[in-house]
Amino acid sequence: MSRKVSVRKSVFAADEQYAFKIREMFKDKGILMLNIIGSPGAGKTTLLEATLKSLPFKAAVIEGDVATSRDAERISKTGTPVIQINTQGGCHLEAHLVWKALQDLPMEELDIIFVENVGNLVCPAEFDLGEDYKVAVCSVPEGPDKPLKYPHLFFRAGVVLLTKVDFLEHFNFDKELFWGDVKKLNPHAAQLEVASPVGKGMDAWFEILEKWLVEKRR
Ligand SMILES: Nc1nc2c(ncn2[C@@H]2O[C@H](COP(=O)(O)OP(=O)(O)O)[C@@H](O)[C@H]2O)c(=O)[nH]1
Ligand SMILES: [Mg+2]
Ligand SMILES: [Zn+2]
Repeated sequence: MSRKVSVRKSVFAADEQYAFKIREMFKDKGILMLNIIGSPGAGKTTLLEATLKSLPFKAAVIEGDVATSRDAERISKTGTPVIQINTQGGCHLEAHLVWKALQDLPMEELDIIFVENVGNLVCPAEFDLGEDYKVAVCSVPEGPDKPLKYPHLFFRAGVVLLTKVDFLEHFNFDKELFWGDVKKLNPHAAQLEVASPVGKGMDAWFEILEKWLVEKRR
């Protein structure tokens, strides 16, 4: 039993080294890296598609999924460099996988790297990928109670995006409850409401990206 625990610890420690290496490399290069986390279907890839279509910065994407290259194919249609990681059953990305994927990106030309984590509200929040910020994505149809039920992600997020706000009236969604709970968990996280397919909330999202990029390069 004690042996099992120590093996797990050393695996964690090895992965932390990769997160450290990624953070150091991007500090030098002035590249902003974001770790996008939310349930399957929350709207992460749709947000990225809409973002990449009008983003005034050079971006690349790393897609994490258990299987298939479907999200990478969607991103590729925007003309953005993208690498797909398949975790073969793993329910979150780890830094060593991201490190390997980064070797295939044209890093000298980039301003921002978006990493779409495996769809999951739980463990992706626990694994440092070397990112500057975690982006929590939660959609209206999931219901307003998710922040308190899955607090770790919201606790650590630099921004919380409520997606699919074009559905608000159909889902009897209590926005005050949702944002009140987010604020209790994390008073510093920026709060955004978006419906990315129709462009709602995208200007505020771009302002945050620009602010973070300027801060990173200061
Ligand atoms: N109406 C509406 N549909 C959305 C929105 N965002 C995503 N969707 C839809 O939700 C589904 C799942 O989105 P996707 O981006 O693949 O979710 P992911 O699994 O988090 O990457 C797709 O059918 C999208 O078209 C939104 O803001 N409004
Ligand atoms: Mg996706
Ligand atoms: Zn996991």
